[in-house]
Amino acid sequence: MNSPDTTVQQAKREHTRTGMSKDAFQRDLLDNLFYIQGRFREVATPHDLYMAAAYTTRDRLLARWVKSAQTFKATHARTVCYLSAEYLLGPHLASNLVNLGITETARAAAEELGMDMDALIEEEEEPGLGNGGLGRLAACFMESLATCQIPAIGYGIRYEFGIFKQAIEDGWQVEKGDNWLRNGNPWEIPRPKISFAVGFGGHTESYRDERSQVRLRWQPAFEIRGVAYDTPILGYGSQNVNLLRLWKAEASESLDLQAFNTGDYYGAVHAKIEAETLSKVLYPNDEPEAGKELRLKQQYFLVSCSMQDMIRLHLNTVGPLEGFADKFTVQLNDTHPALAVAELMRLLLDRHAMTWEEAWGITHKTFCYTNHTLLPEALETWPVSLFERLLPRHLEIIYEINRRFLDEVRMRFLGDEARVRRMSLIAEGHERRVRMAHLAVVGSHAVNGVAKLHSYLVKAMLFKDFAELWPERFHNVTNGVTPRRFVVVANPRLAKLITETCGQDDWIRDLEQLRALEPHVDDAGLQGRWQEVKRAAKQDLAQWMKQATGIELDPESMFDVQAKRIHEYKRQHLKVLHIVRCYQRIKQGQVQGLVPRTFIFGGKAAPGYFMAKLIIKLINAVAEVVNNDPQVNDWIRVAFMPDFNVKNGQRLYPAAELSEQISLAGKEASGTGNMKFSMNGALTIGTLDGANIEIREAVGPENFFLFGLTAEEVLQRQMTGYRPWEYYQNDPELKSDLDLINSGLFSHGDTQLFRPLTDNLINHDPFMVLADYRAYLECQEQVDRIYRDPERWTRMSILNVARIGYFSSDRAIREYAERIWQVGPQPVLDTEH
Ligand code: CR1
Repeated sequence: MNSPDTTVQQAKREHTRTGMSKDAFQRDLLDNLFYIQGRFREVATPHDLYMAAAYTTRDRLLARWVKSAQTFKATHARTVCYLSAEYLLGPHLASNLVNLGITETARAAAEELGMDMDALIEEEEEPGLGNGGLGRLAACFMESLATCQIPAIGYGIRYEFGIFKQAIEDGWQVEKGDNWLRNGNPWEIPRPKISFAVGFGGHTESYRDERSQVRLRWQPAFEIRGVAYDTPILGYGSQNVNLLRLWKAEASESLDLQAFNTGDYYGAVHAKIEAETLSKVLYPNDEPEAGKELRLKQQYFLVSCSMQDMIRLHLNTVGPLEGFADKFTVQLNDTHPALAVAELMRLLLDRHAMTWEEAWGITHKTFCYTNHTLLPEALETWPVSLFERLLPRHLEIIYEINRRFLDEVRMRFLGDEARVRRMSLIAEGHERRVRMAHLAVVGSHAVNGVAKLHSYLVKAMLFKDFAELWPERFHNVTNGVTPRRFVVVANPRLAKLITETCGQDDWIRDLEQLRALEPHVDDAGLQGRWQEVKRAAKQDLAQWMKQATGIELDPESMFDVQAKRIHEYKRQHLKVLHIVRCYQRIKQGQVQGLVPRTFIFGGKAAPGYFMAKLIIKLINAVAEVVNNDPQVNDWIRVAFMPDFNVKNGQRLYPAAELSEQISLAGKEASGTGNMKFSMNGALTIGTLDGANIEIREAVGPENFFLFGLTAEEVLQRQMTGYRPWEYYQNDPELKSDLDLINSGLFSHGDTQLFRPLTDNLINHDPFMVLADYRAYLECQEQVDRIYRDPERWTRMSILNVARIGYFSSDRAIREYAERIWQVGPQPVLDTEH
């Protein structure tokens, strides 16, 4: 991509800045190829070369890592512990090179050896240890914590199989296993000495301690071990390296020994396999709760290893546990790790002999909780009977927390037993269940939503009773994304243009500085180059798409993209209705004002979510007809990008011109793809939902395509009775679009295939697709009108980028640090250089 000359020059500059030279990189790359891979240049596969490049990069960050650990130990730095069941990290190599500041060094070194660095980067398989937004947010936050120099440990699970890989066969989604560790993982360091026993089952018993006090303890029926695997997380423009510590489940040694003594060798092997299933696979459900026993076991496994590790660290560095909440602040990423509240209580009470008051004081000061969704089906609850069986001691503790908590509620709201029932940690019904969200709220001193509207709805609806009791506990921190991965790595051409226009690259660490673009917005030179950058990215995507799917995209057409998990509330089917409308108009010769478009979709459906899978089939069915009809395909084409993940997202964001953020208002907590697209110069068409609202305010309403019902109007309609069939009957175009889908045109004559979808829309339409259809079409006409004026469009695109600085995850992390965690930066000094 770069000419060798500038690469070499840049490499020299990087060398002076970082002390890391091209020659050393080259030498170490060959060394690592030899000593780690046991290969020489001539026989090395591209994957061998990638591994060698990865190890060479890792070598360069180890010094910083160790230095960071030493600094944090010496300064007793207050540390953020991020507890998350998911981390959607994306490939490491390119991003680590950027954060080390040695991208061109590595490129030049590789080039001299006759290797193409971009090809090596392409070799890396990403660790897909998350489902979607929530997991990717955790990854952005880890990177920003290091960039903001805040000491942090991310705790999670080292799933052997991450999110499934998606193939499209005959238009349907087919799930394939993601064996991401198959070829080894050069980024992690196993820590076999850091491991903890995690108990399950059994019973609790009372006993007298040495002071004759009656105490309780848990005698689990069996134990599993969690072993730490550490991945360094680099910051940009700082020497700080934070730790991502993922737990792998193994059979406990005591169990092996028992089996050996009784001569049951196969029994021992079986137990080992059984134990290891615990961290085998990530649950692929995005939002709706899975409700599986193994899932609860995973959650407890994560929480128990992590809390034991924090206590170990505390005892090793600070000493007695009274100051635990001063050393650590623990962020619960949704309710998945909410059991940590009960686990810390258990450890402090049963292992460290604290009184309830002491233990609760610490626990409550330690935890904070982020809510990521309002969808009722996503709110986790677990049957009390399952707790009794798996976690009897935790159930006792939860009952005691609840007893004391409900006393407080009764004191404040005398005689309001309905409120007590609503707020209880235990839902009474034909099956009693533990409400994990209530446990998280009661056990934390701060609770936040992820965008202004969402945080408001959290207070006004979801946790209304709690907000009345503890108004000061509720906060908003609007999400953000890291510009290193989503601009610098994903879109180097745009990064270069921005840097040249602003005259420096400080925007990479301080994204508000993108405002320096604004004075140049009318500069024809900039506009021309801006368009050039977008065109080149569209060509790259077209090339990739052709090779991956066989579909030919026309880079001259508008790239209109919707990429996110497939879900009815996100309304991919609303977009399909728009495509069907375009199709019909073209067929009827009504092409006046129409702009050639390429509709691109990407996203996975939960394997058990029938309707989402049918939506994927519908998209591909419409694509097949549209793309093969010469009368139509000069105007529109449809492409479904298979296996949307972080790596493929990085291909999509730079090429998008229109970003589809069309969820029903009130349903998308924040969205983060909306930020990634806008950061890459796409204009948004969207509803007043999640962070869209704040993006629109930031970039200016005149640079945003708004349509649809507001959250308030949605609520009103739900209350007065929403009747989707009236829209179907009264809007002839809508009727004809739905009828066309049912006609069999897109399904080789099968008139029943899409019935479940269309019937549901006409008769129930829980996400009000039909109510927003007309407004959406009209807004799309406005999009066409403006797109026909490239200068105007480009101007809007530049302004989107210039004003998007607020949505950096650095800003979000600084807000957490100040408002929620009370933690400051702890810079690691660069002593070697
Ligand atoms: C939300 O749906 C938000 C991310 C990150 C998702 C999305 O709107 O951007 O979280 N929620 O905050 C989720 O995955 C389990 O809930």
